Amino acid sequence: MLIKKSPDLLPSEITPRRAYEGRREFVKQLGRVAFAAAAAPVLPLSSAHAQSGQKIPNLKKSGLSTMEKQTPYKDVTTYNNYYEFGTDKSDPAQTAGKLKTRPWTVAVEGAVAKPKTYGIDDLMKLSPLEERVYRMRCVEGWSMVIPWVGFSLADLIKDVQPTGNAKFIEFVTLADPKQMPGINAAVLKWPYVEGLRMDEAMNPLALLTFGLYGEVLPNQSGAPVRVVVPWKYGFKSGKSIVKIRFVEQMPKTAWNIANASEYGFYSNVNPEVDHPRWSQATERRIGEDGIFAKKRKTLMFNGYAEQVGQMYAGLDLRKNF
Ligand SMILES: Nc1nc2c(c(=O)[nH]1)N[C@H]1C(S)=C(S)[C@@H](COP(=O)(O)O)O[C@H]1N2
Ligand SMILES: [Mo]
Repeated sequence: MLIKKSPDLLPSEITPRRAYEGRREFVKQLGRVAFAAAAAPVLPLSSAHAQSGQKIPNLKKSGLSTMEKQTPYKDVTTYNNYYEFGTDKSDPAQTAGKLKTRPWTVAVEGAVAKPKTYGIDDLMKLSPLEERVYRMRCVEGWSMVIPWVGFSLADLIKDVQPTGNAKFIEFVTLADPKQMPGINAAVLKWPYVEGLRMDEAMNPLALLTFGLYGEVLPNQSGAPVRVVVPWKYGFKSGKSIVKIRFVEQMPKTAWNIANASEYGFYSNVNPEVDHPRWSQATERRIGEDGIFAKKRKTLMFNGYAEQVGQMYAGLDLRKNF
């Protein structure tokens, strides 16, 4: 049996999910993992062949992970926001397959001593990859728990040596109308740009992300590399990054340009500051819907107050939403 040939796929990763998700889901996952193993053998990621769904070997488990029940893989990869591939939640899974994620480069420039353009496979090797299970909260009022794979953004920042003028970092997503059907719609100003203050970007929780569920990122999740900022609303986590710029001024970000009164630069998860059109006090955990699912209370900084609260001491979070 194929499964027996891949003992590394077995107990450590599947058991925790089996405990929660009942036998049917377990069998489904097992089938998926077995198929993935058959279709995409574990290749050294040093080769130029890393592709969506390929297993990432030798992952460390991060101490920064939440132990909460993880959102099923199927929900994580079919309920997405990625407007470059359409605005329905199901669009990215259906249309992002065309995105070519190898070869891929990420240009790091601006206020740094060592500007550098990284090939994606070199970037992936810059620091040891970890599995980090984070709570994610979308500004629309839903949440997930996702086992990401990556390393702290701080590791990249140290590699390029920011100068004293680097006060903010800007993350720029690819904008290619040939590969991204959603770009033809003027829903946002393309390319999608997001940004962080320097100290936020240096916080160990900010993750440069290459995979999920132990595998190379599927395109709809932001392949080949995205940012994940778990204490902020999901839109701060830009996908398919091609450029990272260190700048002196607060970046003009895509959602802030689209509607500054609704989407501020900080966008920290905050149950006490409502969106102008809806409350942010509660959330619906994806995968938990159904008649018995009750809404969850949204936590300050999405539950990461202990790790990030200090960065905002003295800042009026109603004004700086
Ligand atoms: N380039 C780009 N990045 C993006 C988006 C987008 O439309 N384009 N959507 C954001 C929003 S609103 C959310 S909630 C998260 C969703 O990430 P997920 O689909 O992996 O859950 O991606 C964010 N990053
Ligand atoms: Mo979102």
